[in-house]
Parts: sequence; C-alpha cells; structure tokens
Amino acid sequence: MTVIPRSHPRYRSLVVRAGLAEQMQRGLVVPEGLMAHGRGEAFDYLLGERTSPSAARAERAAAAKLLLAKHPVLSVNGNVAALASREVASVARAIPHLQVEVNLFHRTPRRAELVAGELRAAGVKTVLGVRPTARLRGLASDRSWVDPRGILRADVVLVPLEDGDRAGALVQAGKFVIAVDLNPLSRTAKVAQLPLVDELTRALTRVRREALRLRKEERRTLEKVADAVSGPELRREALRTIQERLLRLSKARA
Ligand code: PTJ
Repeated sequence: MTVIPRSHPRYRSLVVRAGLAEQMQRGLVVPEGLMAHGRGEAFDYLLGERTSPSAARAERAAAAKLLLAKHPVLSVNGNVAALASREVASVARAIPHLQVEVNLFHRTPRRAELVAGELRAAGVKTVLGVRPTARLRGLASDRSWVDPRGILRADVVLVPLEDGDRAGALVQAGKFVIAVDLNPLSRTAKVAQLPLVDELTRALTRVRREALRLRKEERRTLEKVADAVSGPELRREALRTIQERLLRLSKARA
C-alpha cells in the first residue's frame, strides 16, 4: 500500500480516499461510490471544507426531528458504512429509538452482509435490511427493497449520499426525508424536506451532539427547533456560501 506522509497538506483526504479504495477491493464500496465521493469532495472544496452556519442550523433541526419521530430510521449504503460506521453508531446511541437499516443501490446478499458487519463492528446493535422483504412503491431499482420493521413503517428517514429517485419515492410514501448531500443542486437535496448540505462525518457528529443537548427538552421546544428551517432556504444559503467564498477568493491576490 502507498505510504501517505503525515506532512502532506491533503493528508486526511488522501487517507479517506485510500480507505475507500481498499473497501472497494473488499466489495463494501462499489466503483461508482468512488465517483460519488469525488463529486462530494469537489463540493466540499467549494464550501470551504467546514460546516456552514446554515448547515449547523439544519443539523440541529435534524436532531430535533429525529427525537420527535415515532419510527426514525438511518439508511446506510456502502459509502456510508465505509466512511462513517462509527458516527452512525454514535448517532444511534444518542437517539435510542433510531433504527439503522442497510439500503443499497447495487444490492447483493454479500454486500448487504458486509455493510451490516461493518456497522456491527462499530457498535450498532441491531441492523435491519440485510434480507429485506418489502418494496417501496414507484421505484424500479434494488433501492426499493426495505425492511418492514424499518424504512417501510418509518415516519422520518435520514438518508446520507442518496439518489434522487429513492429520496423522491420516500417522500411520495409520506415520509419526512433528511438528506446528507454536499451537492446543493442534487435532486436528493431538492426533494428532501430537510437537506443537510455538509460532509457526512461532520453532519453526523453534529446531529449526535445536538441530539444529546436536546433530548431532555419538551416536545414544544423540539418542534420549534425542527420548524426553524426550510429546505429551499437551506439550499439557497448553501449556494450563497459557495458564491461568497468564490467571490472572496477571486479577489484575493495569491
Ligand atoms: O452502496 P450503494 O450500492 O448503495 O451505492 C452508493 C452510491 C454512493 C454509489 C450511490 O448512492 C450513488 O451513486 O450516489 P450518487 O447519486 O452519486 O449521490 C451521492 C451524493 O452524495 C452526491 O451528490 C455527492 O455529492 C454526495 N456525497 C459524496 N460523498 C459525500 C457526499 N455528501 C456528503 N458527504 C460525503 N462524504
């Protein structure tokens, strides 16, 4: 394996890439997942590789929404398992009624087992969706396979790195969709009621922190926090963050 010098200015990014490439060889991540990651990285560059104030508000609202939900589910694909299994386990500990479900676009029984294994190793106690028996309506891909105990009956679904079709099918099925997607122009970010335009590990870490802060609050307070943001406004603010940053950089001397 290539040795990545700690002194490299992009050390963290290179380590993450190497990890994904290794997980692709194991079969946890699909080749398309590497392309999806590259697209995410490009948007993260534009956003300044940090959580914007509007994303922070969205993440607080997401924590409130998940605490308020009757049957909240966090959906996990290959990229999410490879990048953030530990963060998924931490969110599930902070919100004890949150269920974790495997959901794959490129589904094979082996990949479903690999994702579940990664999540269990990170500390997720119960993993749904390994052998799903129900299907979401209006979706032709294998992403329609869901667990009747999980996504099928969920009222709120947190879907990181999702494709727009499934996010749309979930909304059509009456669910409240919280997406994590660095691309504010993606169809997923557009159809989700609550788009978190932030990098996955940063977003999940904040959702967990906010859930721990909010979990003793009354229902009315949680409802206020959850209702304080709107999807279209969050996407506009993400675009403004990019616009202002590019404008600033275009005026800088070096
Ligand atoms: O494991 P599978 O079979 O379910 O397949 C998973 C992939 C990721 C291949 C599949 O969901 C896919 O093709 O996704 P898309 O349609 O490329 O969408 C992924 C979105 O996530 C893109 O808009 C990226 O900008 C965004 N993204 C990628 N990496 C990150 C991210 N957003 C937040 N954090 C990231 N680390």
